[in-house]
Parts: sequence; C-alpha cells; structure tokens
Amino acid sequence: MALKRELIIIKPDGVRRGLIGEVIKRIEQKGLKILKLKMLKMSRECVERLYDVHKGKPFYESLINFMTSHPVVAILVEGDEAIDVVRTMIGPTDGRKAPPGTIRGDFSTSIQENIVHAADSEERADYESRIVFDPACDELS
Ligand code: 3AN
Repeated sequence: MALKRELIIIKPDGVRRGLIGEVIKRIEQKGLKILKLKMLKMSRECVERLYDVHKGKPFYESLINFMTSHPVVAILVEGDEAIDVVRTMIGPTDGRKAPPGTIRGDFSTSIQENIVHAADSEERADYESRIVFDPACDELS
C-alpha cells in the first residue's frame, strides 16, 4: 500500500455545468478520502503559478483566461496510489479521446474545457495544493 495525496480542481466549465456533485460522487465512490475541499475564484497570478509548466505554449493565455473566468473547486484527496487512481478516473487531456467511464470521457469534447485538473505527481500535488488553499489566491475571500 502506497498512501498518496492528489490535488483535483473542478475547472470553471465543471462548476458552470453543475458537475461539482458528480465529480465528488465519483471521488467518494472510488473510496478516496477527501482531506480538503474549497470553492475559490483564482487570481491571475495564482493560476500562472499553477500552470508554470505551460508558460510560453500556444494555449497558455487562453488557459489562464479560462481558469480565471469563474470559480473552481479544489479538492485534496488521499488514497492508495491516489495520483495514478485519479489520473485514470479523469482520463486523457483531450475529452474527445477520453474513454467513456472517465470524467472527461463522459462530460467533455474539449482539450481546454475538460471539467477537471489533477496533478501529475506527488511533488506537483503538494506544490499546487499550497497555491489553491492559500487564502491570498482566492478572490472570493
Ligand atoms: P492534464 O490536465 O491532462 O494533465 P496538461 O497538464 O498537459 O493536461 O495540460 C493542462 C491543461 O492545459 C489541460 N487540462 C488543458 O486545459 C490545457 N491544455 C493542454 N494542452 C492543450 C492544448 N493543446 N490546447 C488547449 N489547451 C490545452
């Protein structure tokens, strides 16, 4: 057993479309433990820190604008191999190619507006959690 923590963000499209409950239901059904949960409207500066690895890519500006367009929901979960488990549950980035049964496969036909984000390593989960749970990153607080 390798207990790990994973950070999931329900993106603006997931919140707008009323999928908060659906995503949380799937997390709980899978048996992952929710450690923290928060709705926030991320500041531009904090989204830039969150997506530092994508700076300079063609979709970067559009991604930052999208992520600051509406509140998101941040969820920190814990479970056995939680990073791999969650990444499998959400499916590949492109919603058009994500298989049915995954969150993106069931609810998205977009690369950018693909309902959820999940960190891709333990280090990133820790780095991203510090950002999203920092009150200074939340324009609603
Ligand atoms: P994932 O969220 O599947 O780990 P990443 O980390 O490669 O995917 O990308 C982060 C986010 O950047 C994606 N969730 C998506 O919103 C956006 N993105 C990635 N690739 C593209 C692309 N080719 N065009 C538009 N947006 C993209």
